Amino acid sequence: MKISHFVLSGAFVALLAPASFAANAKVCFEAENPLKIESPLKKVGNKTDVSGTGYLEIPWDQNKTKGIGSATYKFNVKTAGTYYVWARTFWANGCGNSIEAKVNGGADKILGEDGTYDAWHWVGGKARVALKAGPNTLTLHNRETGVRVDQFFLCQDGDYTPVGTRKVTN
Ligand SMILES: [Ca+2]
Repeated sequence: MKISHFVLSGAFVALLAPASFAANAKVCFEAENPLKIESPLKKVGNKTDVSGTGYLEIPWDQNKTKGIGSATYKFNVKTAGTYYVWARTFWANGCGNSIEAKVNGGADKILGEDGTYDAWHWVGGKARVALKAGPNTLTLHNRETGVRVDQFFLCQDGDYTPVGTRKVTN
């Protein structure tokens, strides 16, 4: 009797498990709305192919200002946990195809280094960061010039890929 009870309990737990593991809390905010911004980073008003009121740009300058300036964002999170970081980006040319973001003062995360130019597309899904319930901070650094960012998106499911523009949660 004891063994069959154990087997049944195990089966019950196995049935419940997929629902709890499928949890995928999502956080999204616009890149053109930083709390603080330093030159050469700038906000660009534009409603073509982007979400919100525009995007954040580090204008192409042959990477003369590389390493200079940042943008800081504050965003709210309901569910604390580990999240994958994504950004909806546009690379102006082959000399700038990455961004660097730091979340809650943690390690710098590099997003991009891909080969999609002249088109809005999502990069990320590899770097993970710890988010807490309540206000969190993301700082975007000038790693390369000639880049644009429309939105930032964070989610808990590593198999999830954002498509198009995302509904903002902040
Ligand atoms: Ca935007």
